[in-house]
Amino acid sequence: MTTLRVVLGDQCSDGLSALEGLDPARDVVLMAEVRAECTYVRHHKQKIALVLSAMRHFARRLEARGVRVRYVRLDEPGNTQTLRGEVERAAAALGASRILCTHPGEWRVAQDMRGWQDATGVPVEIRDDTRFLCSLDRFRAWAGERKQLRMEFFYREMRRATGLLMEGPDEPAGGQWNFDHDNRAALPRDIRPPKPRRFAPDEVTREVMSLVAREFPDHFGTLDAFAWPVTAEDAEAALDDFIRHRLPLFGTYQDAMAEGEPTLFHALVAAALNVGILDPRAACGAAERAYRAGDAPLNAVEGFIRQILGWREYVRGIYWLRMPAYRDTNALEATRPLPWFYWSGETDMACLRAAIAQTRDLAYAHHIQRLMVTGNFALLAGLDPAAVNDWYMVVYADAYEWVELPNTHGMALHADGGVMASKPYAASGAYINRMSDHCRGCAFDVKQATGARACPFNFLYWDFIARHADRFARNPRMAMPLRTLAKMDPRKVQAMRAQAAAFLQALERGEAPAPAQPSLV
Ligand code: FAD
Ligand code: DLZ
Repeated sequence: MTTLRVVLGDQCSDGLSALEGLDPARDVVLMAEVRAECTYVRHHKQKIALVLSAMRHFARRLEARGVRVRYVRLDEPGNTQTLRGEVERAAAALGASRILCTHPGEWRVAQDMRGWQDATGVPVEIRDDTRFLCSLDRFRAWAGERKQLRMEFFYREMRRATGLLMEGPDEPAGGQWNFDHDNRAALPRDIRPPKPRRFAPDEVTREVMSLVAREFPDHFGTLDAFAWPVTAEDAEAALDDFIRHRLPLFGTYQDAMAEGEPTLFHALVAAALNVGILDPRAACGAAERAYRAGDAPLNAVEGFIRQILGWREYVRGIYWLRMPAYRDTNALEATRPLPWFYWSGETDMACLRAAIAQTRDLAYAHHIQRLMVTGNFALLAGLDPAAVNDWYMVVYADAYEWVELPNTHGMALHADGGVMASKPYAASGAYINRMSDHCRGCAFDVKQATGARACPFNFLYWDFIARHADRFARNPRMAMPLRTLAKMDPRKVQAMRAQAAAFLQALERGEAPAPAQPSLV
């Protein structure tokens, strides 16, 4: 009586619910590299290499503990190249009497998994994914009949429930739940963030990298700079490196951007968390210990824990609460195709060029680049949410729909009409100038709102506010920009809107954002 325990590529975790109660004498773990999962979006080459390498290492880890693993390699003869095909093949070959899985991270896989019982004729049990701190039932109960699902209130409940950064049942450490107002500084010129630890590819990863280069040559991105942790030990070392060297200033410079500084004080742990080799509880616990030991200030530690205990859990809850209708919403009726420069990085807009170039080379950009540069441009330019979502799913090593979709569709594009965020994260060039040094070396002039060298974020921002003025009039949080717009000289508004229209038409013709006349600066 063999139980087949299925472990997906982003489930490389010792404590996975599908492995609970495993009997090495009778059970077999199935792990399958399949083309369907590598191509349902054309993932960045580094993401595929990361997932396949993590899978191969995790299989070895299980085998070292005496677990029988049926591991199917991508280039193995007979591979059906789909998860369902491999489950069917394994169930038949092993005469499985039961199939055990952990709830997957994406809607489309959950739908498929529900059909595995009929496909194999073997009972399938799908267990909760207990690696998350908030179960889906608990999130549903929290959401209940609430009209507004604000992250901040969810986060406070999670602090109380876990006791993280608490002094008593209802007393947050430092007397405040949230220190975000301390976390908005730009990077001073004399501060150089410490470089994050890199993990040189070992033999397993190098083999996988060759496979990816051979099998997926046309996928976005380069493999050369691959330095991701691929085992639990590497991931722990990556976390430790962050806690020691970058956590103390993480909060202060969380929203900063800087030319030539792709990672600043960020943790670079999302890829490891999402593939399963790093436990979110361990990440939060390590940060809290640094605070209690006096090694990191509260604004940094609270900021980091909020991202994981708050945002990460919250977006997952929203995803499962609202799917599948969620991804089809398009509240701002945005329909413009994704411009080619999102792939090529060929634009004279320095902030976009930097974010896209590092995305291609590292499969990484930090939150503010994703939200306030590529996301903000997509929002202001009215890019089609489906195309933008696809782009974000493709380009990052940490991208999985449960986390990518609410962040992109909801937070960056406001396509959900305000489920995630009470107002759009829209900003003009002034914000980017305040938070970065990109504007200094840009071909556009951030101080100008019209004219050949005007920063496109400026005229696009005001065109966006004017375009949606009727809708935003119903939102008290949009009162300020609407008031400012109303006070502007109508001729200036008209000029900005005309320039925005010409710019967007040029974008649709495939022209990359460049100043109307060659600049000599
Ligand atoms: P840090 O800035 O060091 O933060 C620490 C951790 O907090 C992250 O590793 C992550 O696990 C968590 N976290 C922080 N912000 C968020 C958030 N908004 N939602 C969920 N978790 C968060 N994150 C992903 O993991 N996968 C995605 O596909 C993804 N797509 C995004 C798309 C857009 C448009 C935006 C605005 C954000 C997206 N994020 C995504 C959230 C965030 O940008 C990344 O988690 C973060 O940049 C990863 O880098 P880091 O590990 O250095 O994070
Ligand atoms: C992302 C990914 C990739 C690239 N490849 C595989 C694979 O070959 N086999 C596998 O089991 N999982 C893979 N994954 C992760 C899945 O896409 C992921 O489990 C689903 O998207 C659900 O989150």
